[in-house]
Amino acid sequence: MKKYLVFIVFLLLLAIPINATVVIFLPNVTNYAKQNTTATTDCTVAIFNSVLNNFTDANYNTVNVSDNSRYSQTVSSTSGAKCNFYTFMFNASGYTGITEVNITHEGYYITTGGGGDLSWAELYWYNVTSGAWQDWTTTNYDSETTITKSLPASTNIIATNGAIQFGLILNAIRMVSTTSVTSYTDLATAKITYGATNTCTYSGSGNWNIDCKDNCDISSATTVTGNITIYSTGTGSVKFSSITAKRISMNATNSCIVYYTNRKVIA
Ligand SMILES: [Ca+2]
Ligand SMILES: [Ca+2]
Repeated sequence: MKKYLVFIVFLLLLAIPINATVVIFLPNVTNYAKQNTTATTDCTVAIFNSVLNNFTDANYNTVNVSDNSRYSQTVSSTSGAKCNFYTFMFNASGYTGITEVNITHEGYYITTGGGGDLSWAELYWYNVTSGAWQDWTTTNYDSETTITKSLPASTNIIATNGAIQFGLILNAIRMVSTTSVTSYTDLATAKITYGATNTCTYSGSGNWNIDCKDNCDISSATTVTGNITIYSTGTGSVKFSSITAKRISMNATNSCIVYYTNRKVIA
């Protein structure tokens, strides 16, 4: 009887796919959100180097759940341009085999006064390798939208201590009258995908980021509901026998060869 049991357990282990795990980080006292309290005339990314204050508990409560209760910050200009900002820093330390990072901002901005058309609230993310804040996108004007950016782990958004950062700059430009910009954040998150032994297994939904150095030979017919991005932390190749996806693109900095036998594109 024991022999049969061992055999059955062995079959079950073979059947379990080695899938990656996903975890979502929210702003709180383990992760961080910070705010600058004094507006300046510096409207470049150098503003992010200012001395910051941690969010209060009440502020965290507004940005860690999507409930239309929002953190807001306002900057006003009575002469020229005035800027201010706030940031979110998530702690992904202790997770190995991170293959993808998704950062999300749910919010919007509004303006009042004569320079409203020139004023803005812009999102940036921090590239730890270049040590520079990268332009992400402008938040939506006057109506809330959820903006997500998906980055392969190879794009240097994760610091060696696990920190993942993004932030907003508010820029008020006075024209004919005093101008104000208010930025609202309902929810800010960072999501990581980690723990896969390689990137050769599709999760079953959404985008699929494949590291060329894994030398994936994807012999079974696979339908991807999103895009495939092939990146490279080392040289290698990717072989598809029958692949269906919205888009297949290369973001490889090392030599990478891609083979297709049968490729279909879906809308
Ligand atoms: Ca909302
Ligand atoms: Ca909220």
